[in-house]
Amino acid sequence: MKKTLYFMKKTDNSINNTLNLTIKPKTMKKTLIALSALTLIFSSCKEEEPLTPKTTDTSTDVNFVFKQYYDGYEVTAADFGAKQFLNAKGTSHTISKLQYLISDITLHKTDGSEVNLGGYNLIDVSQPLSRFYTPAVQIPEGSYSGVSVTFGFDGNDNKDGAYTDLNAASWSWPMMIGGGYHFMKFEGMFLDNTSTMKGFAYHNGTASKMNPNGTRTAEENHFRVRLWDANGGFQVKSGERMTIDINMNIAEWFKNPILWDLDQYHMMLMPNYTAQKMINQNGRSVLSLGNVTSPTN
Ligand SMILES: [Cu+2]
Repeated sequence: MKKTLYFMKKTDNSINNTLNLTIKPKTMKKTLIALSALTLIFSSCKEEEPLTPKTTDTSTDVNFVFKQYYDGYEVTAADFGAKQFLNAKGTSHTISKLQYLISDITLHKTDGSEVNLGGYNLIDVSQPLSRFYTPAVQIPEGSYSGVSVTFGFDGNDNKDGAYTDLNAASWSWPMMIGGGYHFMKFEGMFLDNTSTMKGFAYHNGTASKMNPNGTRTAEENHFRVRLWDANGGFQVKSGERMTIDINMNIAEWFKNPILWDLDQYHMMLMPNYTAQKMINQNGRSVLSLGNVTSPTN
């Protein structure tokens, strides 16, 4: 998966270098062992030279766990359609569906370098296993300050029909309103201002505007967030399987900076440019870095 993000562009080369070095060590180790054996057999006078720099010699697996909260309360599928939540505006609502897409996860080292793990994960709270994600890339040892992620897909990745698993998950975003894929489906019922229960479908994806001539202009609507470790950073050590929690506070979708009014915005939000931009604004405070666990953290 290519990354195109504006603020990451400058460091693309360094990321690729880091990745290349981290993918290789397993093969390099074997080569090293073979070479050392040969060295021992055939030459006893040559000075030993390290073939790999020490810092890239080791790497480890990282697992992400996506957790969902409503302020302090952890939301699970068991709450769907059952538990009443009260949003910032004071509207009572239930949740029946929560699915969202995260892509291009990047780990930030304290020395300023970055390790891009690429890929994407569609989280569906009704399918608990989808909350676990292990990128294909191993991460090098070192000291890290946090993580950044893209909510949804950036322009490069948001290609119509490009991902079979997402196609199968009915995750496409209609061509008429910009195409690509959904970034989120968040649904439930709410008690409207006439005390009637109504459905809401808070869906997010490409924003599109109706032009005076009836055509529509689409606008990228993903956002990238930097999530800092609350404890000032964490250490990655070789062979120690890491777990990093990425938490979503669902309540934030209705709260900050725009106080969301479900009476006004509850249905037909997908073609609604204003609603899509509002969701984009409110989304920026929704994710945070939770527990980072490993045998040493
Ligand atoms: Cu939708």
